[in-house]
Amino acid sequence: MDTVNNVKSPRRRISTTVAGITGMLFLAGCATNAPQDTWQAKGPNAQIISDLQWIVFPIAGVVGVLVFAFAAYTMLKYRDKGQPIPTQGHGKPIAEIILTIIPALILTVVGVFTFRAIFDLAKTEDTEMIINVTGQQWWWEYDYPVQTELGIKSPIISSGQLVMPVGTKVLLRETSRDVIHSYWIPALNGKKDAVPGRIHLLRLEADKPGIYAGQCTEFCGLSHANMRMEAVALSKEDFAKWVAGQQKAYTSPADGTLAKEGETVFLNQCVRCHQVNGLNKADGTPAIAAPDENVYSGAAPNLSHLMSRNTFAGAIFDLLRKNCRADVWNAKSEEFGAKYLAGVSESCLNQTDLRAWLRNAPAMKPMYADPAKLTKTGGKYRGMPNLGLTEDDIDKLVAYLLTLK
Ligand code: HEC
Ligand SMILES: [Cu+2]
Repeated sequence: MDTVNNVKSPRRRISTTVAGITGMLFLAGCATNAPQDTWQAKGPNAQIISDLQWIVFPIAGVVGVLVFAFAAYTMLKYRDKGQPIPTQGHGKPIAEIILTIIPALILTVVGVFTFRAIFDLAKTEDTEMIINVTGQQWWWEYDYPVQTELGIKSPIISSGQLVMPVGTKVLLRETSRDVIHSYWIPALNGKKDAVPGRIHLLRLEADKPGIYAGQCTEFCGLSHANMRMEAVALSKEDFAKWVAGQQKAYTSPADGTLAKEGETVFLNQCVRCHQVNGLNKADGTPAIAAPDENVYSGAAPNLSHLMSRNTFAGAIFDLLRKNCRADVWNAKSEEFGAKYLAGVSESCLNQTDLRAWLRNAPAMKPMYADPAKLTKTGGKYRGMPNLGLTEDDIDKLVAYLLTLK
């Protein structure tokens, strides 16, 4: 008897399954370690979007549930049971008027809040700082124009990690050197396309120090998925230290060191694309990179202070080893700045990925850098080519790159 009572009806089993799957889908939305979650705003601009979602999504949710419920009810109630075809009527003015007015009212309410959010996000007159952001296949360049009140006395050029002070209204001026990209740090604001020949504005402001992850969100070719970026927010004092660090003059490694030999390899192999500010050729004249002659986009990352950032190659690889990286990423707000500013020390360097990159970059990140295909790009690389370096040269280069703090 017991077993008979426990057998579930098929209908009951289906509804349990549906409820189970729905429940799991809901729970999947509750992940706490989700750095690119648009519901976890970490600054006022993202907050404006999040607030708007809290108005629009519940309304859309109620409308959606009502529509689905009504459709299901109609389908079940009037399903074919062999009954005659009901009388076919047309035009019910009352129903039509009500069903026009209700959606119009709902859309008006949603529209008012949406327009307010759009105008709030488009404000620029209270800008406190400007950073030029340029997308190219497949990394972002940051160029900080001279802003003496922020201590930026000469332009700073960096890549991968955008560094900004907290509680400051930062205005990004975005453009692109090749195809359309889109800049998106979900915790700080929505997306904004970077379009060749145009300048688009995007505000960012972070409430607290920390690292905020993002990724290119406009399909831009082969390595689109490998075009990531991070915004690093530092306290105002720490940001001033970062600025000072980026403007430090170049110091050549001491004679007789491995790093000094690396500098020579760098001059031979790398300066045709990469700039290191202050680096001189053997004859004492400045080594000026000419990426426009070698790379399709006309740019390669400026490596002057490579070891002050934590990532490379479109922020897909860490310059810090796993545990060192976690130490910075998980640091408490008050300790974060000092840990980030420490940069990459020899013991923390992620040698594996950096060496692999120097050995054969296109094997690490698909880039059409295959010399056989260069005819398509007028003889220019679309990324960093395989330079066929010896392990000896790689040892020297790593020693040299470690001095670029
Ligand atoms: C033909 C041009 C070219 C040459 C030569 C070249 N690179 Fe690159 N390199 C690039 C480009 C383009 C990128 C950006 C690739 C990306 O992120 O997708 C890059 C990226 C890098 C990065 C990552 C930088 C960052 O901030 O993301 C490092 C480090 C690097 N190169 C080191 C070197 C070294 C060392 C040499 C010399 C042995 C060298 N490169 C030679 C074009 C070049
Ligand atoms: Cu892109």
